[in-house]
Amino acid sequence: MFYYLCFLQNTAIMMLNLILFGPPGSGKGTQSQLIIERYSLIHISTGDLLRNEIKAGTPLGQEAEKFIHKGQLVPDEVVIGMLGSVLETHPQAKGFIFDGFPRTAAQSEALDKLLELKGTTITKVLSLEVPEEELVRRLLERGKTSGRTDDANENVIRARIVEYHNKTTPVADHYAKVGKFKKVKGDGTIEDTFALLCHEIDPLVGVTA
Ligand code: B4P
Repeated sequence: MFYYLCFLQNTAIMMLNLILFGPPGSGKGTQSQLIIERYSLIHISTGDLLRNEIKAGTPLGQEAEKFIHKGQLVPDEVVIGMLGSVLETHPQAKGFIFDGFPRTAAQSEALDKLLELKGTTITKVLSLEVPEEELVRRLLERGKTSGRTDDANENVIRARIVEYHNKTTPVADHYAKVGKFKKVKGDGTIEDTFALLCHEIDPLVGVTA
């Protein structure tokens, strides 16, 4: 029993669980792709999961679409339930990168509890800092080709940024209080930003510069 408990504890310590944080268009999705390749983490993007549900025409997707279309956050109970199910499908993961989740104080509390049940915790929150006008420019640019209705209209983009300031900023305080929150400059090139993120993540996995 003692050895089993030690094994469980070591498994928990060895997991690397990152939150990539920041406003819409700050590069979370873009950087997540690079991070999962380098560190072999499981990528969980609530935005992608919701868009898949919308595409599949599920009741969850139909509900989510009403909010995404207006630039509003999808209700907590919808997103938290969806995330809980996804975590259960990866019992062997060596770590997760959460992209676009948590986005409210309630979501961060739910995530803490879900990870506690798995015997693990958030390792670090990396927050991409990008000026608002650059966010709008990037999202309008993506909107030309992405087919995403929430990227096509400047008013909707600005509504998403307002939602971020009102509802998502408290998530930063939640993790800052326990010393896990770190700001990273996100307005350089994709490569520049990735290098700054690696500088933060490498020491967590024992890589020295
Ligand atoms: P998400 O899918 O999470 O999308 P996002 O935050 O708007 O942007 P993303 O992070 O993917 O884009 P990126 O910056 O990488 O959310 C969409 C919607 O779903 C939300 O508004 C909400 O309604 C709903 N939702 C999702 N999660 C939710 C939750 N937990 N709770 C409630 N609702 C939720 O990239 C943007 C563009 O910038 C790209 O074109 C990219 O190529 C470009 N770019 C990136 N880095 C760049 C750089 N360094 N230089 C130049 N361009 C760059």
